[in-house]
Amino acid sequence: MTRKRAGVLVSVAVVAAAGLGAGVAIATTSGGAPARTSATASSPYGPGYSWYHSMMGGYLGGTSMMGAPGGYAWMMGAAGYRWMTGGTRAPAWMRGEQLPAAMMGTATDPGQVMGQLWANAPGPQVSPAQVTALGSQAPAGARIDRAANTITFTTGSVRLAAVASPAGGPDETFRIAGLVNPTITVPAGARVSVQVINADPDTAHGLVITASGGRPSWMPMMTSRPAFAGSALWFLGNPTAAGMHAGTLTFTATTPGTYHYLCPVPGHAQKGMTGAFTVTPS
Ligand SMILES: [Cu+2]
Repeated sequence: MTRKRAGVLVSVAVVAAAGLGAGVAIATTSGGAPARTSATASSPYGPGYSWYHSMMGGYLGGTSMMGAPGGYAWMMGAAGYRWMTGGTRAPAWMRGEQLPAAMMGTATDPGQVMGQLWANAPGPQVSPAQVTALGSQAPAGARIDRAANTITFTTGSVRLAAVASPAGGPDETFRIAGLVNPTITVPAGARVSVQVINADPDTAHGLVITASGGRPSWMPMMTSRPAFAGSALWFLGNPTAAGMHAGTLTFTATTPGTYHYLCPVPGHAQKGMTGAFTVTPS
């Protein structure tokens, strides 16, 4: 990888992390990021976009980006921002559109590429020891049936931690309260908070609660959307020596029904990163 290209990759990684909406803070990367201006609220796409635009301009020498490797000038603008970070929809690379060749190199797995790109992204991180504790802790107010692999809440406040592909467990699964891909049941109207942690050393993971059922497709986000406003955290980068990336999604389980949580990174739900999420009439 050339030095120039590496700089671009780090830029994009930090930018997209800022757009995740999961409490990600902006921090200087080890890649020598230029000074950034404060985000403003004047952008039609929110403060994250303003920051994205100014940061990309600082990296790539002005606003024309005519010299951007691979001709990815569009990534400078709002279209690129939405493409990379998703917002209310899944990022385009989760919906079957190819990542730019400049990012993919010789790789073929977009989750692995994104995990590496996002490894140095800013945002909350937790230590491996903390992750071990979070992955096994019993949530307050929940009844856990280990034989049935279920976690049942009857309270209006639901707080969970979901660890993606932790060491010592089956690969490409979620560990929640010491269980693997448990069925989670909450009452309608519950306010749900899920802290998601990527414990996998070599790929990005996220968590989305959707209304889709059955066997997931390779790219589940082509056909499914978050079931509730806010029930998506699209992806987190690979762990580093600084810790494991963590993000929290929060939503209200408004409508009774049978839903699923899954990892939206292409291929992961099909490999086993999915479980049932049931909302019962309250
Ligand atoms: Cu995953």
